[in-house]
Amino acid sequence: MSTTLYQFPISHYCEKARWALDYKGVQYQIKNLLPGLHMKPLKHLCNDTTVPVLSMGGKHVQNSDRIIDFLDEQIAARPLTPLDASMREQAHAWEKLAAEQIGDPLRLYFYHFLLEHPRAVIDRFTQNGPWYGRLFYAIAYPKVSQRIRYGYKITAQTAAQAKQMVENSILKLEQHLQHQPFLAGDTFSRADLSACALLSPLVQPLSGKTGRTPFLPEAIIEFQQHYRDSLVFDWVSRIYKTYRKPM
Ligand SMILES: N[C@@H](CCC(=O)N[C@@H](CS)C(=O)NCC(=O)O)C(=O)O
Repeated sequence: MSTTLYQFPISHYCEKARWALDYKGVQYQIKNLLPGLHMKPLKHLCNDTTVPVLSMGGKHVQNSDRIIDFLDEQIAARPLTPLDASMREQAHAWEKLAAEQIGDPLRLYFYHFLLEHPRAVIDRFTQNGPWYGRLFYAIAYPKVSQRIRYGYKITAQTAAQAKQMVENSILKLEQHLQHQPFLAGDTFSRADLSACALLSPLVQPLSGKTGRTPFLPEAIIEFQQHYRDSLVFDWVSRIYKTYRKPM
């Protein structure tokens, strides 16, 4: 039975799921959906409208955390969830922090600036997607952009708060990583995978590999530059280099 990941190429939560699938050595197809037209196809599979959704063995699993749970249940090799109960608790706590205090606010901050650059957004939204993607956004971009601002409550004020939240999290990570190379225990786990995947839009650890440097607004470049030589950026790049290899 075929395995399919329904996703947005731009989404760092989808990057988290892709990484988990690659790490586990799963062969899968990618189905890229267009933000704004994604609700209907997803409603056929699941209750909610968020990606990533993994279809595997006749099951549809929504949410990157649950996808990792599911993969660990199906495939015992290369566990991402620590077996030790206390380490498992720590890994889940880091994963939650990564989502709430990095993934969500970083997305809000990025969109606040990026949505002002339709071409850059449309390039990302239509990447390897349906043929009619550009046609759709030629008409619908203003509405889709407005919906994203409204849905994620994006204003200048919330963007400033979001940036502060990401900066606080980078500090928390730095304090922890000064003493140990991984977030939970002495081996790579879903905690490291989550934090690194959700920081990847800022760190861009794969940009050297692909040779592509997609357009970024000045405010985001400044944010990146500020942390370029930081321990956390270095750590994300190192974890990507060591553990983000397709099997
Ligand atoms: N907690 C979810 C978050 C996923 C999420 O927020 N996905 C966004 C893209 S980054 C999405 O699908 N948004 C469209 C929608 O909510 O309809 C996870 O870890 O998978």
